Amino acid sequence: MDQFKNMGFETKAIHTAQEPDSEFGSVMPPIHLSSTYAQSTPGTFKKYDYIRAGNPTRSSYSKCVAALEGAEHGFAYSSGCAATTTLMQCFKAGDHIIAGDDMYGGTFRLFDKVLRKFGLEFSFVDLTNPENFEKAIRPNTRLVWLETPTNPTLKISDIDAISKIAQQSKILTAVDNTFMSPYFQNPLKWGADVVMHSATKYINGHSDVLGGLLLTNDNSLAEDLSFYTLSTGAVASPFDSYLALRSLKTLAVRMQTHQKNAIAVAEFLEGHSAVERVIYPGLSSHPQYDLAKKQMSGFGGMITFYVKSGLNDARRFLENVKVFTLAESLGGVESLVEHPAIMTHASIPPDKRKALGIDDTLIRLSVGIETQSDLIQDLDQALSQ
Ligand code: P1T
Repeated sequence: MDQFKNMGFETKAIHTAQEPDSEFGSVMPPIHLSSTYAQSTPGTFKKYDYIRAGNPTRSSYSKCVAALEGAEHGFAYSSGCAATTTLMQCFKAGDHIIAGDDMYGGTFRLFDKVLRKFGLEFSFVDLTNPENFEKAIRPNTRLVWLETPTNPTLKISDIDAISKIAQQSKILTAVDNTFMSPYFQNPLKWGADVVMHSATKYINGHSDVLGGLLLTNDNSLAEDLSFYTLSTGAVASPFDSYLALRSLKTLAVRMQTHQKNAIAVAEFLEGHSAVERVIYPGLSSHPQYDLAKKQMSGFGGMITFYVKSGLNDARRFLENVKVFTLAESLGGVESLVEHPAIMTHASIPPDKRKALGIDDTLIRLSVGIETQSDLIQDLDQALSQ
């Protein structure tokens, strides 16, 4: 019985599956590094037999994130891509998957260049309109993959509407919830069957862990995930599990500050003469502002914007930031800036990038939790170069 089940987000993040240990009373869960466990007679062991199958630190971590997503089952992986790959192993050659047309470049590459080789079929459609999903359904469609908001153009899909259509055709709905974290969006509540996170981002939040997660309430899917996780072994290490579990304790306060700073930065950019257009779900100018307010409890820390003129101006801006660091990734306490067309989304074919609006003037910010005025001053000085 989970005594924290009906308590608030912060309480769950700090306490779920993190009881003081029974031997020493350690308040912080230890890192269990042992890769194997003693058996009293062949096949008889306490709780764990081998690290790929289970590990106490990983178990505390996955249970805690499951509680934050309102899920019964949680699985922790060595990366976000490993989590996605393990989910896809639950399907077989000839199964069809419908995915959004905008997503992290690495996820697109995994679908298009790796999983297609194994016989999975993919259609990429604009899922901001649920009708596009309905039209793309085939008799062999088994899964719809939503990233919402999308990386990098922050398009939002209606999880409730899409999962309702999916259910009618016995299609599972998976949501990549990396950008919002469990603090601002809980897709299972809107009918999704499984949630994926790149824990590398907000969940760990300190840019020092690579990790991924899958969370679900579907017992049959959880059974499959247990089997494929054990069989293919892309699990999170004890040390990474420990760091991410430690980070969960501050997820709520980090997300609040990410958002507070992001709103101020988005408003600043919207009023700047060197900026063509700002995309942030918390601005009333966002095309799906109403849907964002309905399905998310906040707007997060990710902003994309277009600078005026061309690549040279974008480059000058990117080379001149001082508090922001020019680097891939997102969701850490430090502010990052990047150029999706050259960096995170280079694996998307140029014509597809163009159609999605990922052009040379598009810049993505991961707004950190530094002092707000320092962030704004930094952007201002770099934009004026
Ligand atoms: O890097 P990894 O932990 O394997 O996660 C992949 C991934 C999955 N989903 C989303 C929405 C992501 O943003 C990512 C990774 N993204 C970056 C590295 C980036 O800079 O966008």
